Order: sequence, then structure tokens, then C-alpha cells
Amino acid sequence: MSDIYGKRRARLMERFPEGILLVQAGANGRPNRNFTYLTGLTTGAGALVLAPGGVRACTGRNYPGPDYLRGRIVHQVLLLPPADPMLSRWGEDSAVTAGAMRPEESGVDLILQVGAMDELLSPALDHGATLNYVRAAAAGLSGGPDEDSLFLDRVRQRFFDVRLVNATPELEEMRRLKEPDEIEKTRKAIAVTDEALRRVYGMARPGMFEYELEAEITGHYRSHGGTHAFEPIVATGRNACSLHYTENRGKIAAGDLVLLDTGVCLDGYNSDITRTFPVDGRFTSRQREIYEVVLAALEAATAMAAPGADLGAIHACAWDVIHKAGFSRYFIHGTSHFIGMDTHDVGDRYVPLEPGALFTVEPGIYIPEEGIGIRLEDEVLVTAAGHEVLSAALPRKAEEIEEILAGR
Ligand SMILES: [Mn+2]
Repeated sequence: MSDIYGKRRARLMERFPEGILLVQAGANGRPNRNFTYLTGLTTGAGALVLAPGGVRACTGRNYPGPDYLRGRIVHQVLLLPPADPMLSRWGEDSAVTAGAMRPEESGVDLILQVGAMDELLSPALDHGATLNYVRAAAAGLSGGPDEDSLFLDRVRQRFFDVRLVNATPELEEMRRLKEPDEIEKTRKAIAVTDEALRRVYGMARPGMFEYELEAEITGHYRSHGGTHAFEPIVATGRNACSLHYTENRGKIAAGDLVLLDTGVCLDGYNSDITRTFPVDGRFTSRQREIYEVVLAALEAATAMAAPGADLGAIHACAWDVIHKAGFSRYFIHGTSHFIGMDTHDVGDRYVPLEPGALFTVEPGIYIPEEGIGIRLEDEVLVTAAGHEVLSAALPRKAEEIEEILAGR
């Protein structure tokens, strides 16, 4: 397990010097990205316990010998599922089990089976400790209790004077600002997405079906060991006006625009790029007119990306350009979202941007009655000097797109 995870755990412990910090490995059958961020593991089962002041691990049966009763003071404990021979025959076991990993590999003090959590935490929680809890599932009022709330209910019922602190915002703040390693992984994901889109430019012809273009993208991602970061949108003509169109079953007609909104997930990091191109190789004058407005909005909004700006101002800028051109009623979504381990990544979107913030800029105009839907999307990294467009290598100007298409 690489050192970057140990550094992240150390940073988080500095922010929560009191009590115990707990991060579950997953909830509702999904791995918790916050756990992965701190451990590099995607087991989906288990938990991470961080105790800056130390917690006594009296785990005699696991460590028989002189420390059987006294235990020892530990600061970082990984709780992992036990090996299960039958589950493993079905390939349904956890990839990382308590027995298979040694503490030295993981950088923690101790690795225990998940069942040992009670034995480890109960003595500490029973003495009025603070429990700093990082959520595994998303917060929300609707729906029934999730695994986080069920767990915390149990803690409240059993340990009357425990102090519960929501540590999730602090961790999301860490994830909002990307480290060099994360930016490097993102660059690789963007390069593979860039190549996939160019492959589509090369093969797309009128009469083909949207899914044929999707298959080309999928093949390229899989050949690099990646998966789709999200269901790709391959939408032609009017289909491009349905924002979450992922059927990708339409037939591409001559004169159609093709909207491609896709990204690969590579090594845990997602990319998300959108381009819109004319399948015939040349924009009609009306398509070109609207395309230029979207491009102007993209460029103006991107230019605003710098420390101190915020995503609200960037959206307002894109909206303003489209509004002044007379198309604002056809621009029906937001302009930006953070991106990283999640395609729509965590982070407070109302705080000013800082170096390391990584987000999309994606204005669009959708006119169903004309069968024209155009969106352009780049990934932008805020730097000390301003910003860098990480997807800059993939052309976005209309004449550059036509030039690529002319070379087919
Ligand atoms: Mn996006």
C-alpha cells in the first residue's frame, strides 16, 4: 500500500486529534470512496479505525502471548473480512481479507477481522469518547435508514455519553483538492478518453447506429483496462436534447450532429469529456451558429477558472454568453461539477476555488424542435497561476473538428 494513503490518514488524524475516527469500507453494497481514499482498498467490507491518542487493542485470541490481557496501544487499525472458502469458490469473497494482508504492507498498526470491532471499540466508547464518523452513504432526508444511520443508532443506544462528530466534510474537503498523484491519474484517463473520441470521429458515418460508436468507445476503454466512468451518451439529432439519453439505439442520419459525452475510469479516477460533431464532416450554417455560441460560453467560463472564483460564478458566466446570444431557454443544466474518484465528485461547490480543484465546464444548447443538441465539456484544473485545461489536446473549435473529419 503506497505511502500516499498513510499521509492522508496522518492529515486526517491531525484534524481530529480527539477520540476515535471510523470509516466503514462500504454501504449498501457499494465500496466507500472515502475508505478507498484513505487505504487504497476497495473491499466494500470492513472499516478503518484511526485513534490519534491510541486505543487499547486487547485482542488476545489474535495475539496470544505476553500481551494477551494487557493488549497494546495502537493508532491505526484495519478491520477486514475473514477469508471464506465457500464465498471464494463463487468469487464473491472480499478481494482483501484479514488473513491475507499484513500490517507492514498496509502501513497500519494492526489488522483484525471485522468481527473484532466490538472488542476493540467498546471499551473506548464506553468512557465518553468522541466518535468522529466518516459517512459511507450519501446524506439525505428521503428514504429509509442507511447503514451509517443504523450503525450510529446502535452506538447511541449502547454508549450513552459518546460524542458523535460528523467527520465527512473534512474528508470531502481533502478530496476536493487533488494531489499530484491524483492529477497524474486523471491525465491518463483523459488521454484514453481523448483517443476514444478520435476513434469515433474516424469511423462515424450516416446510416450507422449510435451503439456502434458506443462499442468503439467501450472497446478502447477495455483495451486499456478501464471501464466507463458513467453510462456513455451517444446521441444524434433530437436524441441529444434528452440530457440523460443513454439508450444509444438511434440510427444516425445524414446531416445529424453527434453528441458524445463519455469518460473512462482508470486506476480509480474518472474523466468526463463531451464533444459534438457533424457526422457528414461539415456543420450546416445553423449548426455552426449555435456551436459557436456554446464554444464561446465554454471559453469564457473556462477563462474564469482561477483561485478565488467559484463554480457559481463560472456557471453565471456561461449562462450570460448563451443568454446574450438569445438561447438561454435552451440551456437547462449547470455548467460544472467536481470530478475525481467520483464523476460527480465530493466537495463544497460554494467555497472559492483553490489550486487543486478539478472540475468540468460543460455548457450546452438543446433545441428539440430543430433536432439540434450541442454540448462541449472540458476538464479544468485550478492552479496557482490560474488554470490548466487538462483535456486541451482534444480540439474544440469547429474548423479543427471539420479538419479532423476531412482527414478520414
Ligand atoms: Mn460532466
